[in-house]
Amino acid sequence: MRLACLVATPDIAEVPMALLNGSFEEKLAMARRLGYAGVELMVRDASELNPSGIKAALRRHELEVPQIATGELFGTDGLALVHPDGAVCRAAEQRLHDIVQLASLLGNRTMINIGRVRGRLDWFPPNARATARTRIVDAVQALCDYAAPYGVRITLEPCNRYELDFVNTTREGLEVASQVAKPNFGLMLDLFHMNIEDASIEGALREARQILWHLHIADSNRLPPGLGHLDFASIIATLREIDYEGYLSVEARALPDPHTAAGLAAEYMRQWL
Ligand code: LER
Ligand code: MN
Repeated sequence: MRLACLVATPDIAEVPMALLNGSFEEKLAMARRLGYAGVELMVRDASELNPSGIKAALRRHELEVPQIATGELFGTDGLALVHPDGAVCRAAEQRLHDIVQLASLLGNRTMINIGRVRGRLDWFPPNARATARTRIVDAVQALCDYAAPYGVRITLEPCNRYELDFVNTTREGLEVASQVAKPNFGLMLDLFHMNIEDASIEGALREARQILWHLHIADSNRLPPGLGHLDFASIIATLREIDYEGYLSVEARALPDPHTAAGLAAEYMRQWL
């Protein structure tokens, strides 16, 4: 298990969960200095980025990119894979294709998450929601097919009910994964969402073990680990028990500030890594 934290690329303005301060290069230098092995890049529009510059900076600071987070396609630009306006879905697909190409360039293991970018069912009238629900399976299958030749994997992230209205629990995530049934499709979990939706965090980690590829970590209040009441000793013991070999990626509120939050998380997690 290795530690990463979420870092925004230059196409993203200030967002609540982006850690570290300064230019992109300065953020990478600081991540490395704090002991992070990787950075999870928050990307909004890959066409605005300089992929070879990003790759070179990552190499300079010896950082991996386990995953690209896509939440800002929705958070900033309102794009979603499930949306009543087909043009919005197509724009989301195009952005995700661009991100697949970026991911393939950055490393041989970089994944792409489908969290908030999947959209909401309550944007549709009640009698259209069942059909909308099947749309996510079709959209993710198509994205997996696009990503496969690039060697890129896609992960679905269950998110709590206050943010999204479908695929809230780990079990629902597993259900959708079995419907998608693509070899480059797996699950990523987020302790903050699990703490709200799953009966047991440890139980859900065990249930997901076969396809658990990535994990977002934060404490119960979404502050950096160590500042809430989650039982990290028990969570880490469970991850060891299920032979989890992926990243623990800090997605926490950037408080008291984006730099201090990254430092606090690294310092607290060091005891287990
Ligand atoms: C949002 O709460 C979140 O956890 C993201 O990783 C999903 O887009
Ligand atoms: Mn998350």
